[in-house]
Amino acid sequence: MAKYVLYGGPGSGSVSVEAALQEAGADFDLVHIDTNKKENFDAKFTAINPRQQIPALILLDGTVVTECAAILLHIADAFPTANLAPKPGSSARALHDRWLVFLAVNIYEGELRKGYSDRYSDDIGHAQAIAGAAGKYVERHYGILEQQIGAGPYFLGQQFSVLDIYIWMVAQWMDQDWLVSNCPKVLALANAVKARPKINKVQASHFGAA
Ligand SMILES: N[C@@H](CCC(=O)N[C@@H](CS)C(=O)NCC(=O)O)C(=O)O
Repeated sequence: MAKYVLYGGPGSGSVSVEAALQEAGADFDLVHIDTNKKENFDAKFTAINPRQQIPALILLDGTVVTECAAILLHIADAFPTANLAPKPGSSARALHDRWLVFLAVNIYEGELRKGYSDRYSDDIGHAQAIAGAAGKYVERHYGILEQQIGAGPYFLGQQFSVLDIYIWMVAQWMDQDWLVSNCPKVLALANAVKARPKINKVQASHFGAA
């Protein structure tokens, strides 16, 4: 029987996809691409994702999907009974997608500028300044996110969604002390996601025990 194939690596963006596949009850194989060994630049993986980044998810019919946010939305739509996002076309879904994309283009992107700051200028001497500015940029966007979170436990109240999975993932990459002091709602939401049994296992295998 056909299975999904997830190309990913420990602690990377593929963590959100793994968590969503687990929540959906999907059958999948995990292929480890070691970015430290630059396996993402190999010809074989480049043929899958010319952007040379993980994650990439191969659907049951062989379609390749990249970009965490797009993959998560696909999983939510492909497994409607798992109830991982509001109904397509609803206002709740529009809100959900708004903040998912906000996270992808601001917080995840800012984390990349922190982590790969040498790639953002031809002058290696700029790297430290780029990382510093990116750190402030990420903090600013966490501040905006914090203001959007209500009583919880999830972003949409009682309804758990792939947006919560995304928030949990990026929160693992953030300085935990900074989150404690500045974003208690983000932290509480991430902890609520972490406490879900299926995600707790993913948490433990990528980031260590919660
Ligand atoms: N926009 C992409 C970003 C993916 C990304 O940057 N992945 C990182 C790991 S978290 C990666 O593959 N890094 C290896 C590299 O860029 O060399 C997404 O949302 O999926």
